[in-house]
Amino acid sequence: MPKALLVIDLQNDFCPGGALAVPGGDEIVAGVNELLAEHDVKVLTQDWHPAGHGSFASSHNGKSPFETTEMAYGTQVLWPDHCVQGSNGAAFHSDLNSDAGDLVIRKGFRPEIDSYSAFFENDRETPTGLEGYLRTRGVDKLLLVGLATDFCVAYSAIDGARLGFDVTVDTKLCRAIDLEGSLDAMTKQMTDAGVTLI
Ligand code: VGL
Ligand code: ZN
Repeated sequence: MPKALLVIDLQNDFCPGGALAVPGGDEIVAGVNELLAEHDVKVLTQDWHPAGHGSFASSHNGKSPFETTEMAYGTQVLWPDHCVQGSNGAAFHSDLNSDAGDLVIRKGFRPEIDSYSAFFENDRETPTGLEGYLRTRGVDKLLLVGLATDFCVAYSAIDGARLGFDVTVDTKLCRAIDLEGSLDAMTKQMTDAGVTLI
């Protein structure tokens, strides 16, 4: 059965100079391009928020980025405005061979709900459609790379494992935000979910 490569959110706003820059985010691009050349099934995710999105601190009176708020679906970290639909920040890193992707999954487009995972929005039940795509292409194994290790990569990996895929995260081709111990916490959650970290 084919293995799919999932490239998570390798976008300008998550790279140095971007609105929500992940340290070293751009360092993984060359290695990700090599993996794109080696896989049969290649999916890219793209964080894709409307202006005024509910995950933006600027949408909440008196809140600053990296504080939290309670949303209908639970606690949400508030972010600087990032990956606004159609903006340069939302575009893939210009050196990423995004043309090699078979499918681009956009996520986080509903104003009232964030979506870290490639499979489900942050209520953990609204699907993105990716599961059906992968299953109908006969995929049972996933290799995940991208940004950020402790948010969108981890949520995608855990959901993938929960859905029964055999999931590996290549940590050399990921970089983390690491907010208040989030990298350690999410690493443990991935391991507990049965995700293989290499
Ligand atoms: C992400 C925070 C907000 C990510 C996306 O790609 O990890 N993190 N939106
Ligand atoms: Zn986002």
